[in-house]
Amino acid sequence: MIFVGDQHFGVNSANKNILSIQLKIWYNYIIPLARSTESDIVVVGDFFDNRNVMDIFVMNQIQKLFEDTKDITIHILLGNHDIYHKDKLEVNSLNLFAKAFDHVKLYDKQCIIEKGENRIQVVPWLLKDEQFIIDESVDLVLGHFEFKDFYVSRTYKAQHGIDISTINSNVPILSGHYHNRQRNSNIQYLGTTFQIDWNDFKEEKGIYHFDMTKKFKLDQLKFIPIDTRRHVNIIIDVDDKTITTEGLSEDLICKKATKMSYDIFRGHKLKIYFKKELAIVKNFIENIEAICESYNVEIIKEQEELDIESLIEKASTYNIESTLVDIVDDIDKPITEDIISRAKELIDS
Ligand SMILES: [Mn+2]
Repeated sequence: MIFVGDQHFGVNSANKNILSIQLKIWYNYIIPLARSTESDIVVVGDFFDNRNVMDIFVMNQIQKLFEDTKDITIHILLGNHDIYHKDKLEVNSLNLFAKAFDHVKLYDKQCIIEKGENRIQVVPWLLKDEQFIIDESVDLVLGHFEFKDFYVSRTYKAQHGIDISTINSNVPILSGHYHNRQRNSNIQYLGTTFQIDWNDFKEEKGIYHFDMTKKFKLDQLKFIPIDTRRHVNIIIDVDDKTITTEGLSEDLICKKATKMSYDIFRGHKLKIYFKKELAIVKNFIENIEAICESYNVEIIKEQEELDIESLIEKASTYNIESTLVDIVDDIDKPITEDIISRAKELIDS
């Protein structure tokens, strides 16, 4: 079985570049692995992102994905993002797909399924006050749980949710809901399959495999990393004359007059920061503004879009004077190269 975390198809207002990253993960990793290992695929909730509206392009791409995977059983349990009402699961974004495709198994109620040597308890999103008791006859629980004291973001632990001490069971639990990969005793949050937002900065993402002809053991669950779009900080320090890159598989520092390959920035989501020397920077920003305009990239002169947590985290690490640009859609465009090469000229001057 291949275990896949929150997908959030249609995320970021159905951004097409993100959708194409998500589909590539299915077509290049998940589907070939399912075929070569003769595995089912299970998605542990939040298949879609939007609770209210279905984007037509996203809908058609997912229809094609299911048409292309009729030889594979795909289990999807409902997450909180898949449901329309807060107090019931019946109205959701997956009903139509489950009706249209026999190989798509939708779980909108708690139940037990069997796979190979394993009995699996499946627990879709729990409504307020809904009871959850682990059936001790199962080998594995799959769910979309809100457990207390797990990381909601990289730095913040959930203050609400189920207290795991009340569960009183050693049955392994694989869960969606929180997006960062984390494990505490018998509970493993799978994490998203790619870096959705800055909360995933520097986190390795991927999918999981277990041969279900054997009894499930959490310690033997295999993590398969997927290297795709990352969130990357580029810090331009005019005083130190360095350009530091954080968030790639390894952090890089480019010093004055050293050659740089711009290709490493392609396909990632970038934020470019400036440190110090605002007088020079101001001139530079004015230069860059003209470039950005032709690419529809917004210049963020203050850190206005950063949430407070990451702001505090950042502030403790750097004395960052300004965020220059937050490049959302730069997959193949040369804008990054433009900006970095001008920054390079600036530090080399
Ligand atoms: Mn989610």
